[in-house]
Order: sequence, then C-alpha cells, then structure tokens
Amino acid sequence: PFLQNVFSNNQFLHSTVDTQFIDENPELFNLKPTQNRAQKLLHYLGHVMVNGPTTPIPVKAKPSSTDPVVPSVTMGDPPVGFRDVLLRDGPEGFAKAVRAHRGLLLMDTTFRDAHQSLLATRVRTHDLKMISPFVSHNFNNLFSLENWGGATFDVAMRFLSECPWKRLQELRALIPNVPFQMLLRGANAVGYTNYPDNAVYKFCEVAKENGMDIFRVFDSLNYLPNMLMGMEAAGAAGGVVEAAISYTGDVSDPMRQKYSLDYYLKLADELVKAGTHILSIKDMAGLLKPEPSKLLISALRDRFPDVPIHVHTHDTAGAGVAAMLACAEAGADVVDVAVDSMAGMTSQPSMGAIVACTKGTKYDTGIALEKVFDYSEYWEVTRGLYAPFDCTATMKSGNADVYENEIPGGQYTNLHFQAHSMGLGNKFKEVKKAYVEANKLLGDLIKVTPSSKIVGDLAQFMVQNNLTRAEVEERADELSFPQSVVEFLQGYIGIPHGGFPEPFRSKVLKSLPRVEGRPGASLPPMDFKSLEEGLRAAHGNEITPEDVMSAAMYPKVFQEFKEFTANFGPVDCLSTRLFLDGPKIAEEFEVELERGKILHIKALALGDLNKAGQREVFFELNGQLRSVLVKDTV
Ligand code: 3PY
Ligand code: ZN
Repeated sequence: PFLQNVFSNNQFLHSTVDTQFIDENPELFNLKPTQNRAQKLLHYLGHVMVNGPTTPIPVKAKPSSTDPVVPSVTMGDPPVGFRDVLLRDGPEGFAKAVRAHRGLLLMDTTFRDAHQSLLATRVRTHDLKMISPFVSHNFNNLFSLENWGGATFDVAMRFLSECPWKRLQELRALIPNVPFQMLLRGANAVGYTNYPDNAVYKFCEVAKENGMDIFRVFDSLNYLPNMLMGMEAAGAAGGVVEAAISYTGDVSDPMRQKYSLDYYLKLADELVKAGTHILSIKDMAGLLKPEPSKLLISALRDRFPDVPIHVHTHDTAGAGVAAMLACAEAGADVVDVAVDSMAGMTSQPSMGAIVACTKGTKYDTGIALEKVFDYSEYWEVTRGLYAPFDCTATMKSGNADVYENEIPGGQYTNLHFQAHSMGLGNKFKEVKKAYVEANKLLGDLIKVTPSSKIVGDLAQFMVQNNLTRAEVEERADELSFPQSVVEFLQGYIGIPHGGFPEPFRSKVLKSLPRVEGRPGASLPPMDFKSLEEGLRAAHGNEITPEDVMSAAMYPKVFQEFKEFTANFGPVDCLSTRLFLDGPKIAEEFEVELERGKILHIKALALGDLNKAGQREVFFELNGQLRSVLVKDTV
C-alpha cells in the first residue's frame, strides 16, 4: 500500500494541521527507505546463478527450457458462471441451483490438489495467473476451481517464498465468475495441529474477504465436534459450507465393517442436520471403486434428495474415472477432476476423460473438449518447469495396492519418493506394509492430514527399528514413540471412531495427561492484537490482517518468509524457470513488478571467486550496469 508519511500525506502537505493530527497518525513518520525491489531481485538471481535455487530440489532434473504458451482468450468480460449465482442468491440459493442443474458438474483441482499430489505442491502463482483468464473464459461451467488450502498455504511461504493471500487476491481478480474452493482441515485450518476456535473463525473470515467462496471442511478422524466447529466458522464468514466425510475402507466389503454404510449415513445425518450447504465425500486415497460408489452415493441420494452431493477422489489405482461415472449415475451432482496432463496416478481422474465419457448423455458437463485440450497443453508444458519436483521421476504408474494400504494421494507420492531417493526403491513395499500394520495398531483410523502423518510416522518408526506390530504392542510401555503418535493418543487431534486402542494407549501414555473432548475447546483464544503488535515491531508497519493470519497459522515459516523477501524481494514476479534456475549468461528478460512496472534485465557475467569466497554477478538493469556480490556456498 501507498505509504502515507509526511512526504506523501496530502493533508499534511497541503493544509495546516495541528499536533493532534500528528499524534493520531503515527504512520506519518513511517520513513522506511523505499524498498529497492529491483536490486533485491538481482541479489536473488545472482544467488541462484552462483549457488542454485534457494528452495530444496528433491529430484536431479532441470526445469524444462520450453516456456508455456497461453492459449488465446477472447476480448471482453468472461461469460456468467456459478459464482454469479452465488453472489446473487447466497449459499442456499447456490446450493439449490447446483441441485437443480441438469448434467454433471465438475470441480477442477488443477490449481491445488493435482499439484499437491504430483508436484509436491510447488506450482507457483505466476503459472496459475497466466492461465487464469483462459479458465475464466472457457470453464465458466465449472462448479468450482479448487485453488487454495490444504498444503498450498504452508508451501507457498516455506518453499516458494510467496504470499498465499496475494495468490488468492490475484486469482480472484482474474477469475470473477467461477467459485473458488478451498480445503479447510477443520480445527487444523490450513495447518497440522488444532488451533484455538477464534483462529479458525478469523481465518475463514479473512479468506472469505479475500475472495474464497466454498469451504470444504473435513476432520482427519471424522470427529464430529471438530467438523461442526469448522463448519460454523466457514458459515459465520458467509462462505458456502461443504462438510466432507473422509472415506476409508470399503462399504461393499462385508469383512470391513468398522466404516460401514451405516457409519457414513449416520455421520451424513449429523452434517445435514447442522446445515451444511453441500455434502461431500472425500475419498483422499482413491478407495471408491464403482460398486461401493454406487452403494454409498445412492444411499445418500435417497436420504437427502435436496442436498447437493460432491465427490472427491484420487486416481491412485487407476479406477478414478470409472468410480466417478458410477457416482454420477448414483446421483452425485459434482465430481472432482484435474486437467488431463495434471491428472492420473495419485492426482484426480482426468477431466478430458470424464467430459468425453459423459458427452451427449444426461451427465453431459457442458464443457468443450477442445478447450480441455488447450488447457491440458498449457499444463503439460508448464509441468515441465517443475521437473525437479515431479513424482514421475520415480513413480511410473498407478498402483492398486492402495486398496490395501489406504494411503492418501499426496502421502503416497511422498512415501514413494522418500523410499526411492534413499536408494531403497524396494523398501517402499516394506513401508506400505508397515503403514498397514501401524494403522491396525492405532485401531484402524481414517487416514488423512494429519492422522495420515501419524500413521506414517509410526510406520517409519517400525521400519527403522525393525519392529513388528506384535513387538510394538508388547513393548509399548518402553519404546520412545514419535511425538505425533503420543500426542494423538493423548487426544490432541480429537477422538477416533470406536475410541482409542487399548491397552496400547494406556501402555504408551502411562501418566501423561489426556485431553477430554474437543481439543480446541480447552485451548485459550489467540490474542490477535498482541500478535499484530509483535509483527509490526519485527517487520514494520505494513503488516496486513492477512499477514497476521499467516503468522497465526505458521509463526516461524512466516517470519522466515518475511526475512527472505526483505533480502531477496518479490521473487513471485519471476518466471518459474528464472526462479528455479536463474538466467543464462547473456539472457535478456523482463520482470513485471506490478502492472505497468517492468524491469528489463540482462545477465552479463559471473565474476571469479574472491578471497572472501564471493563472486560478483553482473547485470544490466534497464540499460544500466549493476552488480551484486554473492557468497559462493557450493
Ligand atoms: C490436505 O489436507 O492437504 C489434503 O489434501 C487431504 O486430502
Ligand atoms: Zn485429495
């Protein structure tokens, strides 16, 4: 924002003001030197040229050198979409319109879950913005675009050095007609632990103000009190509440009855009774085959004829398209897809496949297949820029073993990658087996962030220490379990369906305290005022309400992000190739700092190593010679 200091405040400059005016407006003396964004970016680029990228690179692969081409977009305003309905009729009217819609509706996950599952959540705002006008003009028939929440919030700051709120604001400005959807981890908001209730309420309020429309609220144990709190927070903010039941097991298997059809229907009853606008089934591991899809969705359809049903899945086994078609036939209103080149494996099923398979039927999506091809081509080339993070470096196909291990999409990719990067490709099987055993030890949990991480931590602990399930059970009182496991047993994320496993719990916890009931209920409220004051003291007066929320969710990550940008400037303005790889010598390029403010940069030369272990890197910036001194740490 424009600084209203004594050199710029109109009232101060042009009228006689008294000392009271000065007293009441302390920002008049906010005299920080003008930020030299250009020089900071040169510092960043020089740093990348000398030392490589600042973000950790898991795969030994370079970003592709082919730059994506954005398909052309017609001039003028984008066509009317479901967001126009939402703005006009509010959440209830929107839900009615969705239910009344003929044909199958789609949510596009390309901007969130698809890259969280395939590219370690690394897709940058820069590449999302480029294709946004095309989405707005050609995909106005979407139910929603999932573009926020889940892991994106943390990763944006931690690994991409960009502000998640700015992403939301910029996408909102470019896509006014398609509802935006986010994944809210209930009482865990966009983090991994329970936050005080007022933090979740405030988070939803600020998200809604910044353009978020639909809040998919889940709890990793389907723990109803946590879910209700998240739903109330989203509803109080004026958002569309989409309560999501996390799905595990197999409702069509008589041998797997802990999570039976009846279990899901009873939970759905509670969520509908609590007033959810949309009811969602969140199949985070991709366990819904066509048969259980039919059973579950048709039972929900019969029970709640007026509530829109939205199904989420992952294509890990390769049966995602078949399952989503079965859901549509059983009465689902909306299913989740990702654009073809970002679909499949641990991501969502392919948009093009669903659009093609339903074409001309009563489930026709109304989406033009040629536009899907254009969209997919953009993402295919863009995906090449993220080669250093792409799971296909090691993962070559889907795997139906997910029906046994029930590992959620994103975690499946992570565990696969970890095993392979340690040169232990054949260990993945062992990790998956241990995951199954760890899940049994913990009483057969719903597994999704953060409960999936707890099961994963226990599995890793078992592999590392070469322990079987029987040995863990036997020696539970003497082993030092991972902290996440202990805290889970203490009740810090809620109570699992069927209660805690005994005698395992008592043996592990001994006299450690146990949380009674909903964890957030016993947390003291967050003091936003003092948090904001602390942030102003640390980072200056330009702290926004959005920054306060970032710090509330991730205090340390936010601080490091602020320090990074104070040093290296707005790196989100750089193209992804420049961000990850830096420019080549003699390369000329432009960087748009803000609308109309463009830097012309040429990388000239890398100097020799000096005695202090530094190199001078030479650039031309808007025709003038500039250099930066960078410590060579390679
Ligand atoms: C998340 O919590 O980030 C998820 O995607 C869960 O499926
Ligand atoms: Zn998912």
